[in-house]
Amino acid sequence: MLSPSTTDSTESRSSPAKVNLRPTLILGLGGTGARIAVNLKARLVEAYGSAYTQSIRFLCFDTAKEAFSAYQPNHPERSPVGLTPGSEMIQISDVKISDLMRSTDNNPSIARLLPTLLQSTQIDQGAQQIRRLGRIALFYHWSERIKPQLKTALTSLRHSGSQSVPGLSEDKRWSLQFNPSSRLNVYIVCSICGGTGSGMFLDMAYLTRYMVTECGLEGCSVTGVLLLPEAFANVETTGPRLRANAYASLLDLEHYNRATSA
Ligand SMILES: Nc1nc2c(ncn2[C@@H]2O[C@H](COP(=O)(O)OP(=O)(O)OP(=O)(O)O)[C@@H](O)[C@H]2O)c(=O)[nH]1
Ligand SMILES: [Mg+2]
Repeated sequence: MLSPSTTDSTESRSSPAKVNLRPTLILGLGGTGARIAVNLKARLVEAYGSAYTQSIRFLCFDTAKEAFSAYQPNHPERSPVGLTPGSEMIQISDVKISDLMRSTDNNPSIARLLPTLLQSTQIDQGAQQIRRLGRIALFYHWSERIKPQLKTALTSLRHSGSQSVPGLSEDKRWSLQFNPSSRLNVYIVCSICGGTGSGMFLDMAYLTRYMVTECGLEGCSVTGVLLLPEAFANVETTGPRLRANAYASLLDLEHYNRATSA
């Protein structure tokens, strides 16, 4: 996403290198997605203040009710940076599984996702490493909580203006050059070892492309940044399920990659 421009040969040694930025949406899914997003946000706030918001948006969804924050790496004395609830951090918990199981006729699209052996009464403490629960949470909250936020974020990026913003750090190494006319970048960031990110990431990729078209944007390139079990080496007790989820996620990804590239 951030890379120094190589085209500006007139720069002196002391002037900042220009970084051309496409409008970019960071979609963080599950706990890991939100944690990575807030750490990146803290770095951007430290380097560019709020100016980066013209071209970069964060939007995170999690089934667990958890707040995420991060310190600016070079200024830990400053207040930690958080994700704004309701616009950057959206809870998709409160899925009443037992109600859904009782009235499958009212939700046929979700009903076919419900495994018969599912015991959970409600999704509010995360998807508990059950991928199906993450996927159900996505469809359960799509119309009310996910689609509107996705639309707002994408639309705001469509209107981001062209501007050059200098860096705030002492060395002022980079300045940002926003380029509103270029295609949108979307990064889907999550672990594929749990239930939430792992259960949602593929559908989110398709739904984001669909929403980009709906919002009248030119197009987008979607990149997945997916964390594997090795990132959770300290989670010993839950190890086998982490590996099973990651394997299943990669199988799904491979399946749809083949289907769309055939
Ligand atoms: N026991 C334990 N498990 C962890 C820890 N950190 C991560 N995990 C597990 O590793 C998996 C991946 O982490 P997350 O990114 O939170 O997963 P998620 O996408 O939010 O999915 P769920 O947490 O299952 O809803 C999750 O299933 C977590 O339960 C930890 O410190 N201790
Ligand atoms: Mg989690």
